Amino acid sequence: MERRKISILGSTGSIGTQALEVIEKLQDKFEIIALSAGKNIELLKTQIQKFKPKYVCIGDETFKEKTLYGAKVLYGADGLNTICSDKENDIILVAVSGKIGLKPTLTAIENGIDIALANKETLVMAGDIVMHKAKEKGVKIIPVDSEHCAIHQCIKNREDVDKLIITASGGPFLRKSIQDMQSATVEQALSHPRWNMGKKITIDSATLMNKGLEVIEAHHLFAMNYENIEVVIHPQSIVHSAIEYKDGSIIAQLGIPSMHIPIQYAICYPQRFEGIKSKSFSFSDIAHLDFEKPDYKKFPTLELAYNAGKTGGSSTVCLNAANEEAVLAFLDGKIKLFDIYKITSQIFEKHIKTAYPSIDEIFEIDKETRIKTQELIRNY
Ligand code: MN3
Repeated sequence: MERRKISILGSTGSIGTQALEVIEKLQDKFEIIALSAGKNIELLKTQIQKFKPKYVCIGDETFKEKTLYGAKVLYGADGLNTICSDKENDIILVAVSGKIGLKPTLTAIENGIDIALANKETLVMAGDIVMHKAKEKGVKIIPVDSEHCAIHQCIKNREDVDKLIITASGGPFLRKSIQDMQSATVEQALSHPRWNMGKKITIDSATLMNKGLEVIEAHHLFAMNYENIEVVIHPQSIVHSAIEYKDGSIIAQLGIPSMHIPIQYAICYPQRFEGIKSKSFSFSDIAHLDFEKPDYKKFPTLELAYNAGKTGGSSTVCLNAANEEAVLAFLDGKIKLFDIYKITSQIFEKHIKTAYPSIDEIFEIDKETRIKTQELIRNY
């Protein structure tokens, strides 16, 4: 069987390194075309020696080598674009974080290359454009995030599905009072009970903004109305998400939490391999699985995300940018945890929506929102 040709954008990050662990296990199934890294050149060097990509892309443009261990070196956004224009790729794993993921993803779609998507901003900022283009080009967008991957695994016929049920662990403040949350330190907010992730997404998990962004992504990925997407708190993180069919049947995907599994599913789809096999989950070993409604008073960002999604157009661009700036300010010790919501909602309320923003307009709105948010934070 011919090996699947893959490139990884963001190969030195958390998703990227785990993807390479999967690929190492499935060596006879994959061939790496290109890797990209931001600043972690040392790790990239090890990856080049091990996986022998044709070329690599480096974010740090002060680094001036033309080749690294036989791999051609490309730089910055242009480099990512070159990778995504290479039709030799069967699939590209987009695992960079932030808005830098958006343009290369569109380039890959334009070139008919399937996408394993681990970048939130792509759909939150430009879900309408991205999904429309993917449909037009017959490109598959296979989600890597555990919740969307679960839904993807459950859906047979989209037309028969009435509702999506997205689970949330609830983060470190689930059993804490609003007062405790208000005085939470950066350290407390960073101690996620189930998943080990980057700082920004961990804070988003503590406020449930992460779940809100996932609702927006699910809306785009599965063409589902916001009214039919429900968030359920499930502290054990065993049920990764579920769908309800029109006859009331619910199908859920379960497993021990591990990011290797959704990454492996996405890059191997539609095939399945043993690869990095998950630890088996035993129904008889676990005493109970708990589910509850999210507390919108404690986690108002979740409702804010629903509002932004329902408002549509540029609203989710504004939400994403304001939230990210506020999270960075919290991590810098400039504001309190609850201020993230206060600041984001203030900025969001003043936003004048553009109904069908172009990609350039999206980047412009993102930039303007960040400037306004930083101003607000300075005067806080
Ligand atoms: Mn998730």
